[in-house]
Amino acid sequence: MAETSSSMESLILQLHDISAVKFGNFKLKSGISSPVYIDLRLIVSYPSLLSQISQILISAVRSASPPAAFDVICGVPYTALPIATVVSVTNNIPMLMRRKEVKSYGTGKAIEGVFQPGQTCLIVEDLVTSGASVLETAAPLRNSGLKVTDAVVLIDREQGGRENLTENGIRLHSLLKLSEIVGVLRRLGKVEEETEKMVLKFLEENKKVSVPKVEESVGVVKMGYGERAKLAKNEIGRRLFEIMLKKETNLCLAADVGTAAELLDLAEKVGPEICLLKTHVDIFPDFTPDFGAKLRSIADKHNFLIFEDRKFADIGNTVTMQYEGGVYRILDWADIVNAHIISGPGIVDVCACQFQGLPCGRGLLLLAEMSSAGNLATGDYTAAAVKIAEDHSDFVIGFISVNPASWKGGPVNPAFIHATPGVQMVTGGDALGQQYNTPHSAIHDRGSDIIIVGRGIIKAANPAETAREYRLQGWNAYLAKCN
Ligand code: S5P
Repeated sequence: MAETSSSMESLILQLHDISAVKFGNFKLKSGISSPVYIDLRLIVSYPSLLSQISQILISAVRSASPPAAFDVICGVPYTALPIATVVSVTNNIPMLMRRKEVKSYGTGKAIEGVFQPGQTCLIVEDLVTSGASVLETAAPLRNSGLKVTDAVVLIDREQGGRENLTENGIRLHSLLKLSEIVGVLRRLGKVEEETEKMVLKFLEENKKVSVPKVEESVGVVKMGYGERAKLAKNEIGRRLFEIMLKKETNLCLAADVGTAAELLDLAEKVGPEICLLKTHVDIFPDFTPDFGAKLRSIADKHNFLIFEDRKFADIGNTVTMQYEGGVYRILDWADIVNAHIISGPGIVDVCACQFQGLPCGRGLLLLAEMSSAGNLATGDYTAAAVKIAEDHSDFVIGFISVNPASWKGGPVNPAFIHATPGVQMVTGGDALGQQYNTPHSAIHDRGSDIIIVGRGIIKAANPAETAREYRLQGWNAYLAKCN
């Protein structure tokens, strides 16, 4: 480890003196017990320390190799807000503020302050553990058209944050590592040897709490989409692989907007970025019989396929009527539909029979796993979906899945496509049980092929630009996986 400079030693001592670094037994937010706790909220009561920290942070990013280039800064709420403010005021750098809760009235903005799309924003944070809070601030900044390439923090707890941020295109500059702080305090006689040992052991055991290990992903298919297109038995499956390769995209847009008119408008804008557009056609109050033809012409223009997320789950006779009839006539316009296997393998035969004779072909995805908390599609249920798919590979093109690399029975069949919902730039969830993984985690670590993104894109200020970002992250994760 590089030697700690005397100014950093003095900073560590001051943090210890004001009890911003405490030793004992603390329960962390994640539920685990930690022998060390850092509370940097206290520094607002020590203006000269706050000013000193702000100055050290800005010097660190300026002297990095290469130096971080940025136009504006943004502190992660709340602890880093005063730090960012002091950096801004003393260095005359404009600041932005990220709202933790976006208001439904007034401007409803997620980012406050003046900026131009395309400008670069440096994120300022007090402490990084997994990197999740930096990513939570990066996401709305990026959604607003800003670039985020660097983040500076005072303390790195060395628990996966650096790796997690790198995966998301953010270089981390940290002033102090937790192990270094403990080492200095031990050397200066402020902590016992026993305490130092406990902290180092804790850090060793909790090094990568939130970063999934690649070596666990034994079932990841590394073969490229081009090779896999040749293995696909179903024409639509093959076409989907080919589109992904040609457009360099594994992004499926979940276009869960309020009206059919909005969907068509969005499809036109986001079309160049996606391989697949997923609909829930029964949510539209303005559905008309020409919807399918209109969407088809946009799909042809931008070369993507249409996936109606109907999740068939009934007996064959009912599914037959739901697929080809009713108001929506799904069979006429959706290239792909999906089905639960709860009613048994017959559902696949039913769907397959109906498309026979159609010149354009149709394909089916089986729900092998789900993204919602507490869902029952696990273990033997997932294995049953795989078996049904193998037995019907002429019509089944793949799965809705979350973690195919971990499935029982070894590597997944590369002829099948794995499409994963519950994807956003940061891990987390919504109030109704949805659970999110990052594009990198879904594609690279969990072995999926397609990321299905809904609100991460449709709620963004600029959906086309945000879709592009998801496309690049998904594609880079695919390239990293193949290599
Ligand atoms: O397990 C699932 C399966 C699906 S198809 N979990 C899901 O979330 N989906 C769908 O993916 C869901 O119906 C929605 O259209 C989309 C996720 O949307 P988001 O806004 O949470 O990204």
